[in-house]
Amino acid sequence: MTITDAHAVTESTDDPFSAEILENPLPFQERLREAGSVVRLQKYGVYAMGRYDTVRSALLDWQDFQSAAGVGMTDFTREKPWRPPSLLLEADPPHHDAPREVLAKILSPRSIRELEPVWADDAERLVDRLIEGPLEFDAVTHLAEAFPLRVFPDAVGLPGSDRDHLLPYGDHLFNTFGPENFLVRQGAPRAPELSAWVNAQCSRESLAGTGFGADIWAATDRGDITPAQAPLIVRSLLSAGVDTTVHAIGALLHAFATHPDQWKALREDPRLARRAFDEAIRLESPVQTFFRTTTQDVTLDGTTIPAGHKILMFLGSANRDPRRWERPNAFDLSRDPSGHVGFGMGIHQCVGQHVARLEAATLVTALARRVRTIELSDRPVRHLNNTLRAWESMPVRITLD
Ligand code: HEM
Ligand code: OVM
Repeated sequence: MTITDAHAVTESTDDPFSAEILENPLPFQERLREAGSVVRLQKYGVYAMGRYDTVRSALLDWQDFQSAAGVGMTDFTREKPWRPPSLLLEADPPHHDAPREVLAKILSPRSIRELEPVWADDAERLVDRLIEGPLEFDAVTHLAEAFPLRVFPDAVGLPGSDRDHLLPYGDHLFNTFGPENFLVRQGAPRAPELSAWVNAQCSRESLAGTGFGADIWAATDRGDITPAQAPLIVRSLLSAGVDTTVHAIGALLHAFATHPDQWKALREDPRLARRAFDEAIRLESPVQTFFRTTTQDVTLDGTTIPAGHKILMFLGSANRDPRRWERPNAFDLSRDPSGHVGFGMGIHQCVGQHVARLEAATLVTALARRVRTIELSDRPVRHLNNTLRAWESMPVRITLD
């Protein structure tokens, strides 16, 4: 990174959306944190934050750092978004309030408690079936993708077919939060078809009579939200609920496969499953970045971000900031990872986080019951995405008790 300080703002020539930095963002993120609280990315004319304190404060300050202009690089006040904006992610108060309240209730720890035995059972059956086959397999397809794609669409109430559209839809969506680069161009041809399919799943008639989808529609009967809002809120589940958990579980499995002592610790105390999941989220931050837009001039540590500018917040960098975390690069089940910003912070903090934790905990608990060791059998391969930190493949070898 070339750093110039002529205009009192540190400038960087790095492109965080280049294949090279997406492949391994850690060296760039360290440069970013060291360069200052706020840095301007020359290539895009946007600002960036990589330190824990700054990222956290900006996430909490929705008044100065709005979401309604989009949480990607596109400024919705100047350019038309590629799909109608999310009523949650891409909204500010007061519009954000009602959809958020409805979804928070539907996805609350209390409401999803009844899913626990169902998902625990699904996880047992998936693991049972898996270990009947070869003990060397791809952990991405057979675990990280297989489990969420089985349980989550069921919980929403999607009919059985075409569920494999969910992953490429989410992959493209998360790419579109970045610039229009090679990844967006790669996904663009299929986007209309995938988008039409997802939108079709959101109507009341397409959804099962029970599940998160039906619960959202039931909120229209009570007048908590309007019938026009319901399909877009269902769309939020289908947009945010699949790729995220797939890559989070991928991160967790990778962490265990490369830290056999931590796998042993988990097996000795399965109550560590949720902490392990959050530690993996902290370490790998499957959602790496989101943008905000300034609503007025904001001065931070002597740098003024003018009103109406985009700020790229590096959740992944904040989650490894040595100013906040001891041994930030270690996967360590003896630490308390709470306070990480992998689910965001403040009014937009992930409304699906309890669902994500339940998925991961039921899967990892089922694995821990049967699997003595898990290790990489070959080099894992990254899947590049403008927003997500992901694995394309992760060959593993397991042994059983
Ligand atoms: C919001 C990450 C799983 C639905 C967020 C945000 C992050 C995030 C960082 C904050 C966005 C912002 O501040 O602009 C993750 C990760 C997940 C995950 C890492 C998996 C480990 C899920 C699941 C669902 C979901 C399973 C659905 C069931 C949402 C929605 C929002 C959101 C609807 C927008 C909330 C709002 O703006 O009020 N998520 N998420 N997420 N997430 Fe998640
Ligand atoms: C939404 C949405 C889409 C992508 C991500 C997300 C991480 C939310 O449509 O509401 O949160």
